[in-house]
Amino acid sequence: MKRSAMILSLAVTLSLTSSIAARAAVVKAEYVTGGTLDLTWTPGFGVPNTLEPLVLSSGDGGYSNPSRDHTVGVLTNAIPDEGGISLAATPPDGYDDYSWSAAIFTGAGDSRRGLVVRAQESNGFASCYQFVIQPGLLQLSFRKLIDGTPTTLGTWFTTDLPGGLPAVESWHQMKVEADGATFHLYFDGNELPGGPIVDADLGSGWVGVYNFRFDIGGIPFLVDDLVLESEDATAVAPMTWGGVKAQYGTVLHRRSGLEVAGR
Ligand SMILES: [Ca+2]
Repeated sequence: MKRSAMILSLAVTLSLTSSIAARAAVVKAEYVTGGTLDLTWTPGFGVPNTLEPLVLSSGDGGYSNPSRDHTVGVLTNAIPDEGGISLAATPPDGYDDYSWSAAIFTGAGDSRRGLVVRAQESNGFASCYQFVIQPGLLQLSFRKLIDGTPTTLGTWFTTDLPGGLPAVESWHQMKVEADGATFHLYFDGNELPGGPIVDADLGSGWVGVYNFRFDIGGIPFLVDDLVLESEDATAVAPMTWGGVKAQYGTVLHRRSGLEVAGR
């Protein structure tokens, strides 16, 4: 490599390192690695249904998951006598402001399904925010539940999305960014218009997944690649310029020498 190219390469490396440090860091993630759950999940709403690992075979709905590892989580809703609901949550490891994203499978489009954030462990997660796709796949909703009583904070028609109405048996990405009292919502990487939603009732809480159908139980909701990120996570060990210099001290020294030699 020519000397000038080497200097440029080192500069690019240092620049990339500092910009990565300024972005959100992954706090925890569930990939269902090797067909077993990576995280601990706690069921909500007083029913035992929780996230279970599932290894898909070719021919199974959802087999072509985004990461193509064919290992996913499944949350099956309870029978109607038990409320037709299921919710599984995992603690946010001390972070109140975070983004929570997942690959979600539409399946038959026959249940209300999606993500929950700021879910309260104290009442079995009956208080939480939910970002869900409704049965029929025509609507996305952002809802607040307080002790199980819902308030709809935002509604969007999926026909207005860049990708249009989601197909049954298709994978999509949903993401909620919770920052203080503001919530930014994304579907397949596109922020939903009219945001952010502002609501100050639940300032902290767990993250999870949700599946509900009032009159039919046993509906599977497949999810994968659930990722919790927080910008605050970088604050624990901030990558200062001093830290960069310490980490790349040798490289900087060499670069400095090259610059001097090049003059
Ligand atoms: Ca997986």
